[in-house]
Amino acid sequence: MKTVFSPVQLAHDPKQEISDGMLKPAVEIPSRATMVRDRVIAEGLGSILEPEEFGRAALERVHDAGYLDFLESFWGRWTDAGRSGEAFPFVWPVRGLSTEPVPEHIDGLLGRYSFDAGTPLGENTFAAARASANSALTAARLVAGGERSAFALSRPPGHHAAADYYGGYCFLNNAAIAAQWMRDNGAARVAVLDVDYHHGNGTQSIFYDRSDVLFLSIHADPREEYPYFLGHAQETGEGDGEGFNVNLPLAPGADWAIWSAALEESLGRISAFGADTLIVSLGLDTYEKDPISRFRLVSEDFLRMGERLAGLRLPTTFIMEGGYAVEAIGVNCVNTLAGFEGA
Ligand code: OKP
Ligand code: ZN
Repeated sequence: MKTVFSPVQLAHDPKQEISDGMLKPAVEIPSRATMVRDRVIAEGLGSILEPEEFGRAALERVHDAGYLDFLESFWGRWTDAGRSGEAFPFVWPVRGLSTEPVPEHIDGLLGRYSFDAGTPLGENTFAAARASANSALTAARLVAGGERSAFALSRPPGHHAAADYYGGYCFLNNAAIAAQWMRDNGAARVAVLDVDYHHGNGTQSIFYDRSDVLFLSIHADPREEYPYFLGHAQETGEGDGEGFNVNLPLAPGADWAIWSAALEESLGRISAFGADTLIVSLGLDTYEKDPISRFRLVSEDFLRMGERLAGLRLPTTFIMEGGYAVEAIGVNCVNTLAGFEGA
């Protein structure tokens, strides 16, 4: 299986994040990617390619133009305002407040285009996020071109980013961008399976009213876990999308026996849907030692996960999401991919 990765993705190098009422060391850091890259090489998974440049058009298929302008112009506006270092929003247009007109002040823009204060935004964030999306698009193109599977070592991750807001360490929704590209390039039905510990609220929101992209997510129950405000079982889609959104929330503490039952349910739903191609939002934070998560998968479980996914016999694009146990992320990620290839 080929891996797609650009060193530009390492340029987003946040130092701190707001967590537990404090500034704490950031957890979504470049070493997550280099650990995975090193394990891909050590295990001989396959070659590592640089992404192709897809340009803004592929991003605009999913993201709002004003949002992309904001991300692109952010650093200039931030420094023009006399600021330096990493930005955090602190005011949001919640219930009863207005999103129109779009604010001119940088603090208004930060709130308009985000949903949490836990996501550091810095000088090189957009360049890294664009490279991460290009890695996802390049992997999708490999699969559309006939490869059985490909792996986008996407970082920063994407699944919390919606059409016009960032959050949860995510800026561009890599999986949604890849899924839309698949739709635009021959796939009639695309399934996106999100196995990250956290609900993929961004991906859900992007495809919620559509029947051409089935979104499924196995995650910690949002009543108890981030992102708290989406990911409940009763969210099944709306309009044309009714029945094409599947949330399988699990109580914190779930081990492989519990987690894999949700996986089997997902696999059945994907088969019944008749997907032409599968995109896996591959979070590795279901691991027992993940520092911010509370599921209990062990490293061998990721091999089983890959094997079970291969059983669908679908062309499969893996796109990395979360996973913060840096010392184990390479092993767990490549176990999933090797399990898929060996099945
Ligand atoms: C991103 B991904 C804990 C703060 C948690 C947000 C978690 C984002 C997860 N004190 N902050 O889905 O792995
Ligand atoms: Zn996560």
